[in-house]
Amino acid sequence: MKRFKFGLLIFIIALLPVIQSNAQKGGKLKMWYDKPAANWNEALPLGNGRIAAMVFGNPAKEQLQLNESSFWSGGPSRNDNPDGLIGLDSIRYYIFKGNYTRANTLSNKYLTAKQLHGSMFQVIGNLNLAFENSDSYTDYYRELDLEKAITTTTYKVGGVTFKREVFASQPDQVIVIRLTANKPGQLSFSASFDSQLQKTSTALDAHTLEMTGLSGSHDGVTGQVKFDSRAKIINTGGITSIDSNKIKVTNANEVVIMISIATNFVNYKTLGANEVEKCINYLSSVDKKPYPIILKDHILAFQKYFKRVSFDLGTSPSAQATTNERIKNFSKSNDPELVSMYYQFGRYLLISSSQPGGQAANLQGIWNGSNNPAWDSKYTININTEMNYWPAEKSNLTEMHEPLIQMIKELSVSGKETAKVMYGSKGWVAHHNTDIWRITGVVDFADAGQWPMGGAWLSQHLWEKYLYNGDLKYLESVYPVLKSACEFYKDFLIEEPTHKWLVVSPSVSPENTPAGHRSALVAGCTIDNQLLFDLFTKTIKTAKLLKKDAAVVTDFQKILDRLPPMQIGRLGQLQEWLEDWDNAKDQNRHVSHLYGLFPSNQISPYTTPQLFDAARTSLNYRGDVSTGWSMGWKVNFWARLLDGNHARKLISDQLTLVDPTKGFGGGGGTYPNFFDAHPPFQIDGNFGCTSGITEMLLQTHDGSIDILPALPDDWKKGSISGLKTYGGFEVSILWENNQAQKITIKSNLGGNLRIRVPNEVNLADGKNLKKAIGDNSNPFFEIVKVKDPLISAEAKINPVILKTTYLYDLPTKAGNIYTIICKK
Ligand code: FUC
Repeated sequence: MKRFKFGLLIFIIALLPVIQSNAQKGGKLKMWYDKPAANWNEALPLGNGRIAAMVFGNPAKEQLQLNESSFWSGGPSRNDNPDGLIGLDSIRYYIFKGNYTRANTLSNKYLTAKQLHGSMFQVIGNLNLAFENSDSYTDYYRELDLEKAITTTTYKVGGVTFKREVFASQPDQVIVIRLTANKPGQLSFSASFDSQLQKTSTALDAHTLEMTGLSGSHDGVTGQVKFDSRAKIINTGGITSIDSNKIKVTNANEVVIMISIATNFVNYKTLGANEVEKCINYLSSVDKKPYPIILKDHILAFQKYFKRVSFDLGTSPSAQATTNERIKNFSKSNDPELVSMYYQFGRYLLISSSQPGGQAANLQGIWNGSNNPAWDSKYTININTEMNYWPAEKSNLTEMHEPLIQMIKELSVSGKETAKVMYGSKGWVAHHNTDIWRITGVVDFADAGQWPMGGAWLSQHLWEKYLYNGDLKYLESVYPVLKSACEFYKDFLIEEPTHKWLVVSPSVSPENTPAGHRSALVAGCTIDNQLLFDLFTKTIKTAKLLKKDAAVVTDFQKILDRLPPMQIGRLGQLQEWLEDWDNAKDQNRHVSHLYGLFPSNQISPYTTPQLFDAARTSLNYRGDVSTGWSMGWKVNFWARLLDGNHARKLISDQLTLVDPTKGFGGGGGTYPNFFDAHPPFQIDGNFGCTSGITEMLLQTHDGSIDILPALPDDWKKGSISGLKTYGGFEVSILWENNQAQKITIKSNLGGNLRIRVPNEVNLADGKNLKKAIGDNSNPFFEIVKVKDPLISAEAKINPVILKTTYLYDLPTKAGNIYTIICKK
């Protein structure tokens, strides 16, 4: 008997996982810390697109703060002001008369929503693990492995090394925690759920916790989203027991906990799914699956997306420091390796917060720790939601774009009612915010909310996706949404008195008020005109490609022809409004009139140099340091302005460590957990910067594929692979001494590859590669032709001085890979 017990002990020890020593701290794709998270902005995010956790990694008291993407306050709802048509004509009258204040008063009365300003994304709660005798620990280490999407915490207590691994599995739809120690029988803790919105929290048996709850009521809409969450505790060795609403685990060798969460959400119009059944089903399909297989499946599913792009800016001397230290020292140190990790963190976040079939990433992606979050953590569609998806196609995450495309389709349904009720117009409209219920009315107040262009901006994503995938079937599926968006403006646009242009009124240049005005309300601001130029141009192109609606095309073309041109004002700036009201001291975080520069491609150094210079002048006036997302946008702007050093400066501004306990106010930057700080946390800045870094290395919007268009001087050597471009090309670049060395391009759709390179190519090496002549025959690279700008007599326009580049053409076949070697 004795011998048997000894044998068993040896057997158990052999099975115990090898606990890594702390020798391997961090790495190219590992964020790491030497202390537990003291607050939410230090905790580490995990997510599978539907459920998510912030992991704190405290040895004595582990906390997983949990979210589920459909858990929002309220329930299916609308917020159209039914009095819109009473006030619309007078509001327009006062705007053209210059009485903006009166227009504002009326707009708030007749157009702004009467009660509902959008629902809030809310918190499921926490899973808490309280460990015995763990307050004094040594050798603490915590990391987020971006390549595997796993957090790991290790520490020592009384000579025993403990390890916790957590991940959110997409294939198995559960969050998995695995606790181990390097000696048997060491794991003793109690597990419990808690939440502010809970209804019940119980231990169903000695292995299963359950918590149920209901979302909050907000702006007069009763909370109707029900959730069920369960934690299944599977121990090896030791015992488990019920202790009131907790489960106690005593002397286990290893414990795996699986967390399942489900809600009664069906879609934006319907609740009524059985959340309990769904929650149980997720658990029962995984709880017999061996941990190594769950882990393997998780890593495979995650890496299918993540590994498509690799990015190397070399190894930094400071790479040994904790991630928070590196952020703190970034502006003073030479740490390009941190930039490549931050870039990949953006891709990690998109994969983790936006999966096909799920909800689009909201203002905080899918991570929110407050039941009353800033801006409700909803969708701000006058920049922020669009910014979330800027990296999607170019950084080879096209599937992650799908939830946004679905949201736009749904908004086109709810927005049709809004167009009719509020404005008596056909088609669909959305203003500057929406939520999971797809509200499309005016929220907050006129100066921010009276922007009937949210749908027009979102619709650009429908066409943009096509430019990457070339899939006409897909284009056909979104054409009705594009056409209906145009139909709205066809009814809604009015003629302005001076030039007889067609303009949007009432509107605002997002969240900016012209100097001296007491209201932001205006007619015909630049971003609106640019958005309509794109919307109508792209819809016409779509109709032609699909060979549909010839009469509609003629109609839409007439509107396009009557839109205002861009204007260059007295300061040499791109005018933000129809009138030259820009103020050189205006440092508003929004830079809406530069939509034409990025994300759109209406402004080009090659075809519209005057506008290019005016955009640069505007951006210089706006300044660099701002809120997090604004700096993210500016990285893209400076990349499009072909100024890599300035783009790099903005990255440095963005990678400024922000006090994690700090809420609103002050300059933006980055929290210790790499989350973007508006402040507070907003995820758009992360995504915006990831997009901007891509734009520094590769652009695709100006008639060719541009290699290293805005490479900063101090990124001398590096490589990036797997980026996507218009026309379905997949591009990898290797550079040295700030010069391209080798470019590898996979052609997925065939067609002419026109490539712009900063240094010459060895033509002899490249079969069929020739100096480019004439227009690019590849239709995905058609150059945009905007109207000539109107230029103020006082404007001083500087010449655009461009670095020499070399333009080549190469006919390609779908499926083939081409390698281009550059001259040194
Ligand atoms: C817009 C911005 C704010 C913030 C909010 C969510 O209103 O002006 O800065 O990002 O969206």
